[in-house]
Amino acid sequence: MSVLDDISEARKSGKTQLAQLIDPDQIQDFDHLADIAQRAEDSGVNHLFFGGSLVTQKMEFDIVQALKKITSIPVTLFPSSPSQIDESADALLFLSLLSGRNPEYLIGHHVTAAPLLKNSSLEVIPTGYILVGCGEPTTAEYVSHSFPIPYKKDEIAASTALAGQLLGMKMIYLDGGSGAEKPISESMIATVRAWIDTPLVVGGGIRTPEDAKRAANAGADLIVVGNHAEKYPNFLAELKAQMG
Ligand code: 1GP
Repeated sequence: MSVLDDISEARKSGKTQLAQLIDPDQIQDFDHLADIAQRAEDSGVNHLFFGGSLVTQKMEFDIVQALKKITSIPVTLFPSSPSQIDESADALLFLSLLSGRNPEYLIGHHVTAAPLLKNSSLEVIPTGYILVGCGEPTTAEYVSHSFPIPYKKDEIAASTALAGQLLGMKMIYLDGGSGAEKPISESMIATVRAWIDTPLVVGGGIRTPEDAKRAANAGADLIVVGNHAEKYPNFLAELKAQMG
């Protein structure tokens, strides 16, 4: 089953799925990666997202290829530039940064990436990516030269998400950015949920099982956790257990 179908099917049956974001810069070596993958399997993580806004270190092995060997959890690329396209993954979020007005992240990188994707076996998922200001500016915001949607402006977020859906995007990703000070508000998630029909991904600043439950109850179909899972290896198991 494709990654998008898997998320859509879960949505239809009223389930909220869990994705772990693996930042290439946080991987120390193969054993560390294997440990992350094993814990993700044990915790019942549904999807692995792979990517980072700023990749500063070069690993001596292909992390995605290694992941495909050691886990059966689907691996979806969450790239910030075409250089992060990796054929070994299952899918790629073809992200348009809808909350910003930087043409490079709305269409520029996409043109550069298109020839690389033309003959690729990667499942390409057109995704409307919406950054929300959740405290201090995040790396994603700084690197993309884009201004996030203000925290309390639920209807701007919903209008942006609906515009993405009307443009043909198959999924909407509401993101506070990696390491966000606080998660996106329930009211914003619920408003966006009410305005769109596509699967809704929510991430950024999720640090407690309650944060995840609030996002799920407000209408998130897939919750993404990065930093907190890296810092506290048992966090995802705890979160999954509490989410049911
Ligand atoms: C960032 O939504 C992801 O794009 C995950 O954020 O690292 O804050 O969990 P955190």
